[in-house]
Amino acid sequence: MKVDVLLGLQWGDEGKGKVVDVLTPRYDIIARFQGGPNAGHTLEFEGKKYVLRSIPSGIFQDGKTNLIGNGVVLDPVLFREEAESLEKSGIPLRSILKISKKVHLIMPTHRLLDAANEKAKGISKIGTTGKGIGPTYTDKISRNGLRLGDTLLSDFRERYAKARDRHIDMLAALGEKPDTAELESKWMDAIEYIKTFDIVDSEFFINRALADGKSVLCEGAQGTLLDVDFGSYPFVTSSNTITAGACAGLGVAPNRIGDVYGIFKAYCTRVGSGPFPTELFDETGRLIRDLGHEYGAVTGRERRCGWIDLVALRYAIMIDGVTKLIMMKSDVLDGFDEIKACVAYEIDGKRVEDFPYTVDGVDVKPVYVTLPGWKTDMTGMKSEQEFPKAFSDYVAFLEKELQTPIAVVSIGPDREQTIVRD
Ligand code: 2SA
Ligand code: MG
Repeated sequence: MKVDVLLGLQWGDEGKGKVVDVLTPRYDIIARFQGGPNAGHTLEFEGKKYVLRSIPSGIFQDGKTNLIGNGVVLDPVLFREEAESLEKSGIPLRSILKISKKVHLIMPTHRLLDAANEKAKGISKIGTTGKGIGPTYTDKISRNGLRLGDTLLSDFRERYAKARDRHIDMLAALGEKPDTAELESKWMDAIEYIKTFDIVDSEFFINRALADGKSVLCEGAQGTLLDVDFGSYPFVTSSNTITAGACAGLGVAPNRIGDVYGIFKAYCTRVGSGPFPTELFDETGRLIRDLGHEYGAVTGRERRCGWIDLVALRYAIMIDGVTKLIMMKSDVLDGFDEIKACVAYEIDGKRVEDFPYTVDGVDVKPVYVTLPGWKTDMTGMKSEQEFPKAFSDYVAFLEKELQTPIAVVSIGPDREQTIVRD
């Protein structure tokens, strides 16, 4: 069996939570492979809204196994909050969730370092989610990290203290002298709580499941343009958010990758700092934010909004090997007279179609194609046959520009408002 991958093609918040929930009935296992509680996957059904941060979105469907893979960084305290609230809503989490022994642990001092690093950067700050993501991955790569499996070792407390003291020294160099005692005791309690979950050698679990004919969906977090290698560096997150990240973050070989579902919004948003060539600072940008409820699921931050950027999308599709596109939130544009799509950039008077090395501090003028709006409320539609012509034309235009089929169109937040095109 192969694993399918579902990931965001823009700067996150494409609506992955909803899509994974719609796709899960087809899979036996749903696995997260990177990121941590910087993600906020929003799912809405039966009038209730859930935000998942570290836990895969397959938990709302019966009979699925959910896996937090080795590539994820886990904050025990936030995990506990998330898990307890799900258990309260009646989700039998312990029997449907497995966690890799190899996930790296976010320590309280990682969060303090995240904040101190941002402060030290001043106006060039990244605008992180403040969850300690960067410092935790830094420790992983510099071989100083703590893994969940370490909590099972007899000298875990010493390992923890050593890592904490190292962080305290780093914080002192940044002018911070925090008192960590209270944070620490809460963190240790949460460690004991996590230990009651099924902690596994996830690479064996997943490969054996594949050998047994089980189907797997890998659920990405953030988006391709936030990838540490290919995103708008340094305004990126600290993990590989691309398809290749699923291989490293789960221990699945590249030749096991099947379909890659690339999710994008009919427009574009970004939270935090960093370049955004099609950003709108006018009434249209504000309208998109209001109609699309574009506020961060984790931090509540206002998202920056703009027109769809096909230069960036083509790049993401190439890096990820996308086989099927999924377009989200087209309903937000239902009332617009016209819709713009950026097909190229103009830099120094030259037309550029390949996503450049950097667009930060570069004067990038988006080259737009203007398409007529469909001006129809599509939120109640049940099939592609009901689409207004202008909308079908827009979909055909995008498919031609992106050279990839759009398999699914989402026309509203509910599970039901999803149209699968065949
Ligand atoms: P970090 O915290 O180190 O990963 O931040 C680095 C950059 O990555 C961006 N980032 C995100 N962008 C969009 N959505 C994210 N998740 C939450 C959500 C965000 C929220 O899904 O709603 O609630 O605000 C996410 N996570 C990281 C971040 O803005 C930095 O630019
Ligand atoms: Mg989100």
